[in-house]
Amino acid sequence: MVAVHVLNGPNLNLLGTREPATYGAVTLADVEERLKAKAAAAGVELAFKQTNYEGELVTFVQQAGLAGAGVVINAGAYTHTSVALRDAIKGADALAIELHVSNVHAREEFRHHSYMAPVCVGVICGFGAAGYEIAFDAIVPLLQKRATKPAA
Ligand code: CA2
Repeated sequence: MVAVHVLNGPNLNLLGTREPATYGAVTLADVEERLKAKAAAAGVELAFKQTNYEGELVTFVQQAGLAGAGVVINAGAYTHTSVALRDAIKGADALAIELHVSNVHAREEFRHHSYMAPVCVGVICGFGAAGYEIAFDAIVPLLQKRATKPAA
């Protein structure tokens, strides 16, 4: 069975409770419920996690990648600072999509750079909380394709 791990970094536990003009009114618990329903309908195993600690996020990425699960990662501010996260995605050979609720390119300059983007299959940003569902829909066929590919 294909598995997707949705990993959330620092401050995303506040989603939907503060700064609604930037991040909207949907909470992380709402997002998890929506994805659980989509995963059940698609027959996909889902893990949904949040941490405020960089090292724990690195561990989550390693666990997902080494288990062959796809990764949807909103690393929050660590996106713009963490070489360790990039190394974890690459080192665990994780098929990963980088996700942001806000359009980081329409915001401050320091949010325009991502250490992770070059080691991800793609980046989704600016679609609000719906971006999580867009990322889920994008990653499942990639994982299914990889699962049916004969070994080289
Ligand atoms: O747009 C995104 O999803 C971000 O990853 C959110 C991060 C930010 O550092 C990134 O540049 C873009 C911030 C985490 C969310 O922080 C919140 C703070 C208050 C209320 C809601 C969320």
